[in-house]
Amino acid sequence: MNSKPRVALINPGKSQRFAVQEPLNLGFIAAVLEKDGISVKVFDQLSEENIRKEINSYKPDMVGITGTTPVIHDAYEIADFCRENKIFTVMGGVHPWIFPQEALEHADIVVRGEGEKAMLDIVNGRTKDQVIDAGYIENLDDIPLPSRHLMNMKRYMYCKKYAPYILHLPYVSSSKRIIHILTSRGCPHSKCIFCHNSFKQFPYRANSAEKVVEEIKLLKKDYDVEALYFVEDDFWTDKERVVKVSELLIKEGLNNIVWGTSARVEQILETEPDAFKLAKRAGCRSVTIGFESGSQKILDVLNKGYKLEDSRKAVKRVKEAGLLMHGNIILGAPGETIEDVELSKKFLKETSLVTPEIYVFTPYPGSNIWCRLEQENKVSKKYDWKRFNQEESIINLSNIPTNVLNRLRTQMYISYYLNNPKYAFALIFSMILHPKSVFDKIVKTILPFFKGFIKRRDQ
Ligand code: B12
Ligand code: SF4
Repeated sequence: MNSKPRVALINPGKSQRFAVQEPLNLGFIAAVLEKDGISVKVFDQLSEENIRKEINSYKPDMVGITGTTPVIHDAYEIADFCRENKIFTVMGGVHPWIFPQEALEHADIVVRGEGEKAMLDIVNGRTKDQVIDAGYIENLDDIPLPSRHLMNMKRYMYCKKYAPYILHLPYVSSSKRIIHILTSRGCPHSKCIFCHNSFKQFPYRANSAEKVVEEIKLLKKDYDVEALYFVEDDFWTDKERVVKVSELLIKEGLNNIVWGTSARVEQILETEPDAFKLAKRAGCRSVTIGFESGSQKILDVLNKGYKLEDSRKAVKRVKEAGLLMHGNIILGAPGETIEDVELSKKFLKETSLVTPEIYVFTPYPGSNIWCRLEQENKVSKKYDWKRFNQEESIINLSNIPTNVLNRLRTQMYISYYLNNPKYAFALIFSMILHPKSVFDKIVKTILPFFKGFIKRRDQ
């Protein structure tokens, strides 16, 4: 390998069931490498790039592949192909982080933790370790903005065209250019038993308000962005920063860009009404909260750390501020009963969120619940990882049979939309506008899912 290798960073995952969004984690790593004068390209299977073809034509000396659990099989397939072609292969991301030895069967080096500086060290030959514990970046302002110019931005900006069933962007129509942005990392709570933060345990860190607005300014200049979504776990943790970002957006005349955020219940309750008003003036249009359940018993099991009444108050706050409310619900938590599911259904009916997303409880490797199950010898390491997709129950810890759980999820969506016909019409309308995307989803994700489901039932 020469002194400055050509590097390809790869986002695996063929299924658009997972939405179409720029791989910002690779964007950050690419930016750090580019700053050091290294040639980098980013390839993304999620945006339907043919990775083998791209690799054959770019001929990198080194690849860096990211991997979450449900797409790790795609990541390993790409890694094997790269190694067959004598390309030095590095892997990172949440799944290799937890299973470095499994990943080392496919890669030369595994990075655990935030990989920007570690990847730079590997590329520059400063480390020979097979497993690198990279830790976390203390000051996010120290790293450059993600290299979006290496990505197929047209694809991501019109993500609602490719995936009209994306529900957490109710404030964006499919003709608008939307860009995702990540300006903080970590969560001060870090205790929910299913969450990646329960194993990372990294402190909450955020870019300064100035850096956030610098990035948005650039996105306006380079892509004429019309809408943003802050993908971080909780945009509202640092209230002073929310206020400052909002003030700067207004001052810079960038408040014609609309944006959505994620939040935790506690943070919404601690935010002053004036801060919401200001954020709305600055373009904020929606808040997404992981409510998870309408049953206090389940909130306690999940270790959410607040009362059900707080969830209701948070919805009220968001709505009073004139913002759209999107929320996530989890079905099938440990010990969950049909009565608990009924309470979640009731919660959805009472609160009437604009759009709910209903997931099936999935104990991801590394999470607090996974570690508990591991200690009790209740999990193996030989799962079909692609089934860890939050849509089917792979390890059912609830008191509800799996087929009933799946049925309840569908029924919950149907009953929600029957109660909220205007949201149902909006969804159907956006799907009618993009029939090809809907057809693709059925062929690529729903049919294989049902085929797999029927096969497993037959076994
Ligand atoms: C944005 C996002 C998405 C986007 C984009 C994902 C993508 N792959 O590009 C979309 C909407 C597509 C998505 C989909 C899904 N997601 Co998601 N997503 C996130 C989210 C909110 C932010 C990701 C991010 O950018 N983080 C910030 C960066 C800095 O952290 P990072 O991703 O860990 O990357 C750092 C290190 O891991 C390391 N690293 C990562 N890759 C590599 C590669 C190399 C070579 C090196 C050296 C280092 C390295 O360095 C990076 C930079 O510091 C995270 C939660 C979170 N806050 O992290 C969940 C998260 C990654 N998602 C998760 C899940 C479960 C899903 C879905 C299954 C949900 C679903 N049912 O649809 C799908 C899976 C699809 C997929 N392709 O992975 C889980 C993964 C759990 C697991 N063990 O796999 C997470 C952790 C949230 C959670 N539930 O706990 N997701
Ligand atoms: S689910 Fe949300 S509140 Fe809970 S640890 Fe994860 S990011 Fe924090």
